[in-house]
Amino acid sequence: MLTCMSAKASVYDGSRLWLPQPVENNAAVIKAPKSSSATINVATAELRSSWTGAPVEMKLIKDKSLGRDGFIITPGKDKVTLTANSAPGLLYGAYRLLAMQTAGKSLPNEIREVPSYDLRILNHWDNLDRTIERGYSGSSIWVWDELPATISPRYKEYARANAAVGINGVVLNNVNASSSILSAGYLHKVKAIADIFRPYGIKVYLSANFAAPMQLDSLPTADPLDRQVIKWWKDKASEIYRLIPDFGGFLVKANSEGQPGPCDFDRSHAQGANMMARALKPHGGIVMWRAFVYSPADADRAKQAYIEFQPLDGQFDDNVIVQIKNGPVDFQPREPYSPLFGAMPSTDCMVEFQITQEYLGHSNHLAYLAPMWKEFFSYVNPKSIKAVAGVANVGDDTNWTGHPFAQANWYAFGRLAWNPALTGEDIADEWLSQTIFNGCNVPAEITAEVIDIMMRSREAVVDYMMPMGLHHLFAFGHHYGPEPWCAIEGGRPDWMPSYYHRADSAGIGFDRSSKGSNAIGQYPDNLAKRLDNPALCPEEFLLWFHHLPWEYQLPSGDTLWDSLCRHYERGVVETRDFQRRWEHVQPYVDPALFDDIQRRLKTQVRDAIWWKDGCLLYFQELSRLPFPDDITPPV
Ligand code: GCW
Repeated sequence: MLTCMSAKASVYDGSRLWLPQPVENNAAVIKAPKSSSATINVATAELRSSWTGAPVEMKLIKDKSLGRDGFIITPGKDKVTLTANSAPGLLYGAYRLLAMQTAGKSLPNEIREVPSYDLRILNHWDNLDRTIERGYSGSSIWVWDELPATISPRYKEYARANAAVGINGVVLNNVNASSSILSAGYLHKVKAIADIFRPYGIKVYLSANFAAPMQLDSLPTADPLDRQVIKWWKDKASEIYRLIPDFGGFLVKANSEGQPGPCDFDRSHAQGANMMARALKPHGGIVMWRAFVYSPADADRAKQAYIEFQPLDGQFDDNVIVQIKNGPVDFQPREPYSPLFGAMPSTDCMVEFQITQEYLGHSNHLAYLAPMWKEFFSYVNPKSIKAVAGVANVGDDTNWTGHPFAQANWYAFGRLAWNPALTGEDIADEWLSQTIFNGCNVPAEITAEVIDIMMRSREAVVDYMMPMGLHHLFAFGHHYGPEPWCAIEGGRPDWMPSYYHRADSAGIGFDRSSKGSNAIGQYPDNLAKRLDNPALCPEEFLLWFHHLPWEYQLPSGDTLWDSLCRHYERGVVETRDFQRRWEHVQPYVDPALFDDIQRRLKTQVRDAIWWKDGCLLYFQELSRLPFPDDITPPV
């Protein structure tokens, strides 16, 4: 049997991501439309370099149903026709052809794809000094000091990788934004990046600091109703668009975690967002205004975004999109969906997912996130939102993302932003065939085994970190290990795990029911009713919404305490199982890659035990109950 290691393509090069491999002396016949463009040239070049099938003819057509970026692929007798309304549509079609070729899939009679969202955006939390907030894969890929004179070859590779999965927008800098990014010097650097991205159909956006007029030009105020402030943003927008005619717009974190915002001047989020949106409007730009707000004074942090934003429904201009994290607290391994979705029918809303694993074991743990994002879409109708954003996990590590499997999350984000109906399994399969199994003759059962590991991985993390609706048991600051006992005197209560787990001798969980904080009341009635009743509330959200006695009887017959212990145990067992099953893959992958993943899985097992032992020993001090016999007692 031809195994990976005997195939030429088998040497794993993590820097290549899922990009098509060039074929030496390739003889592909590719016909491009007459009205050529830089984007069509890219599509042609990609196919010429890697396509080994029948001649491809690309055509620009006018078909409203394809939207801006859709395409049709029709294999004929002696050629494949690729049609689209736009050059980016052709580029996406070209990448789809190449992905199918790599996966060894034959073309069906017709492939017709129209992305579900026009805006599919990565958010970089990259600082101008090249550190990355919550980044675990090296330094920022943007080398600001060298720009615009020196252009790292990685900018283009990054743009290709994004275009290949349909991502068409990039916010370059951290939402905790330095105003300097809007200074003339930096804007020239941004322009250089935008010029590289343009042929790949990718627009550049910037995170803007609301106080930039004060910080950059010493204006006395940043009040959004002040005439000077309004003029400042208008002038800034014109300056940007002179350099970058297709600039996408601003992402704004305002009045959140110490960032300035309109509320500092007794103005609303809508007034702040609209002022900036009006500056961008004549140029076609948008504002993505984040709804991630909370304060130490809140009785229940999970309620805050809804309380502040829901009453503003209908007040935002049409080029503002309110960007809402998938859950109401903060990218926890599991959260119910944020009740703001569906609660602002007259406002464009978009979801913000986190691709970087701030709360999922950083770049040490294998946690495939497609199932988490699919879970969100099982509650929130994909059609009810306008766009999708993901906080990037990209850095300057050789393989871009640290953990080789973390690449799959970047890939899956792009694919789900294109089509949220794709399954996690199919996306994993696609990714594997183009990356770690590329060029290898891997038996179907091995591929199935790895897909299975990926599909179970996020649930395993939930189990060993914080099952049954527990959340934010993380160590202070770095958010890596467990610290449910953490209590810093004088510290913000909403930054302490005890705020979230509320464990005491009587029981555990945050009472958000109608008798408690009534966060449940922010959800639609039929769902709220179900969540409000602990017997009907899905077990995975039980302690998110209820404070229950340790010996509470679950519908399964188990007590809450026993079940909690078994979840932690299951997380450890699953993780050990991943490590054991990964051994089966050894003959089919590059030895260096095998070792790298094996090493990380060992770390993950160690951490899973640490989480289980730490949390259970701590909770046992409060529950005073014995561990069930069928778990390995924590030490
Ligand atoms: O999850 C928290 C992170 C912060 C982050 C913030 C946000 C960019 O711990 O690092 O800041 O969310 O989303 O604004």
